[in-house]
Amino acid sequence: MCGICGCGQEHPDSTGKFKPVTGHVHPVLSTGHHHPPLDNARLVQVEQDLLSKNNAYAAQNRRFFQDDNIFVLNLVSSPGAGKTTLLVETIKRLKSRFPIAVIEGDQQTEHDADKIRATGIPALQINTGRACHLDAQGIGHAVVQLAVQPNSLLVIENVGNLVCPSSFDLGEAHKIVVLSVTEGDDKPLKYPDMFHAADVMVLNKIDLLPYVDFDVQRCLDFARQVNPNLQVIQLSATKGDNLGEWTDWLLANV
Ligand SMILES: Nc1nc2c(ncn2[C@@H]2O[C@H](COP(=O)(O)OP(=O)(O)O)[C@@H](O)[C@H]2O)c(=O)[nH]1
Ligand SMILES: [Mg+2]
Repeated sequence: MCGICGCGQEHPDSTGKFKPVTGHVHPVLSTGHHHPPLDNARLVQVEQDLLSKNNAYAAQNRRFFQDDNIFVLNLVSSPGAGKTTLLVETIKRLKSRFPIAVIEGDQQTEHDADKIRATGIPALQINTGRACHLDAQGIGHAVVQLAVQPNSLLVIENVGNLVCPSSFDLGEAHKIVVLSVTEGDDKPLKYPDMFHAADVMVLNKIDLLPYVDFDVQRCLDFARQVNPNLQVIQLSATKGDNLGEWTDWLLANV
């Protein structure tokens, strides 16, 4: 059912097949059936309805996570910042301490879920098609499908971009924004909503600092301008530099 214009149809994906909509697709982006034009007031109303519906599902997820003592992180970043690499290295170091499960969000492919499963822990891939973020209802279904255990860590890797995932609460305990030094030190100012929504910023790929024009202090100043309470952990997921600070944070919070 299309939640945007109430036309009663599901949105087809790019191949023309109808897929279960795990995120949402705005009418301007959809193909296959014709939406009436939306005026601005109606568009605002529709977006408010979508967000409040998502918030209701997120609250339901959060209650479930609290009841079962499941600690949930929502990893957000631009594509390629190193979310999956960080996750794989984290799992290797912590999987003997408590059960871990992962939900992967990407527009297409099972690549990231395959990388997580190779570490020996359960992972479920959600393909969002044209949608640019995961939503709370999809997470609720995935948690049931994965049979996430009580007293465990659940990590959600969101679809890679610094815009859409900031508005959609999934019921997580914390959003963790991963920024890599190859992306430029001004990103916290350019995408303030994301850095405002996060509790921790992982500054990744510090092994590349000698080769890129990235001013760490400038980046931290911008990030704290947007979110004075943001905790920052600088590390290299591939080289392992300072990964201990990240796993210590997890162990202290889980
Ligand atoms: N040099 C360097 N490369 C990294 C680091 N972390 C990730 N990468 C590389 O960055 C690329 C994207 O990583 P990936 O984990 O897939 O990013 P994701 O899209 O955010 O999940 C891969 O080629 C990784 O090997 C790091 O700390 N240092
Ligand atoms: Mg990834």
